[in-house]
Amino acid sequence: MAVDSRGEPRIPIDEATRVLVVTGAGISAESGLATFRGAGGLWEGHRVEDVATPEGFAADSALVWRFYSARRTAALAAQPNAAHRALAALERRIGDRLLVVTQNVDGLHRRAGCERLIEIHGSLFRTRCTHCTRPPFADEALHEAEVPACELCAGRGRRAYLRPDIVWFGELLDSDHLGRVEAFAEQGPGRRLVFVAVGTSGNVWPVAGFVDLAASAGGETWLVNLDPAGNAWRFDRVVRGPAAELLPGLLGVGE
Ligand code: BV8
Repeated sequence: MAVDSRGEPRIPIDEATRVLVVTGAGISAESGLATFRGAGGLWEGHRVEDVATPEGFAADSALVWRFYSARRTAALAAQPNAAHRALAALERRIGDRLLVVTQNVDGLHRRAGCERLIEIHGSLFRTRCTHCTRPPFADEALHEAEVPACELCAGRGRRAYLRPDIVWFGELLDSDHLGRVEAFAEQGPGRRLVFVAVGTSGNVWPVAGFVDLAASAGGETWLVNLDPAGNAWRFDRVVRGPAAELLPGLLGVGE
């Protein structure tokens, strides 16, 4: 394994290397946000089926809006940590040779300054209409008392609910996002690729399969995770520990 002058592991990134990063809930754990698995399969006290599926929203939209409003509050109160900042520093160093794909909806990568970013499961801070084609819009409001209705639909005499602009279980990911990830991974021979997964249990598809996409494109694959992830065996290198502590050194952007 590549190490730096202190013998610490270092991900080899030279002037020709492209870096594809996937992050999960674990990268925000040191910012104080709950991970998905850490709650033992319950999510802030709720079953996933009740709060992160279209069926759950149809059954009790008010409960789902209370759940997401609580997560908006928690995410706004949280601060990006050294792992988020390390990726933003890497972007300043290698520019468009970096692409960060996050499963997180907490907005912390964006607040850390990351722009080469795909929020592949959506964002807590965008809302969209369940009915009309208005584009998703920025929304930090807390909808705890009642389910918000679309005012554009109301203007046309239609009652339609607004929903978080988030990809729930059972919903398709944006095909443009998937296309961008594939295009970045497969930029052809001679352009070295490193794939780094940070703070993810590798349970949620199709993002859990991105390591295979990178490996089949000849990439060297790294997992940086606190616990052994379900798909750890798919990686060339596994570095165990807290991301905020490890990532700055691993990426050579030590704080
Ligand atoms: C889809 C938005 C077509 C909600 C989320 C193939 C096989 C099996 C199942 C499927 C499959 N294809 C599709 C499915 C179904 C499903 C799925 O994957 N189910 C799983 C659970 C089996 N996938 C879908 O439905 C996707 N849609 O594919 O459509 C389809 C549909 C149905 C059937 C076939 C095809 C849509 C998935 C998107 C769901 N939405 N988020 C919201 O956030 O409110 S996913 C949600 O889970 C979050 O985004 C969260 O990020 C993610 C959980 O994963 P992780 O991020 O990895 O978090 P987790 O807590 O699990 O792990 C954290 C890790 O961090 C741990 O390992 C821990 O050790 C580590 N850690 C903790 N602290 C630290 C740390 N590491 C470093 N430092 C630390 N300090």
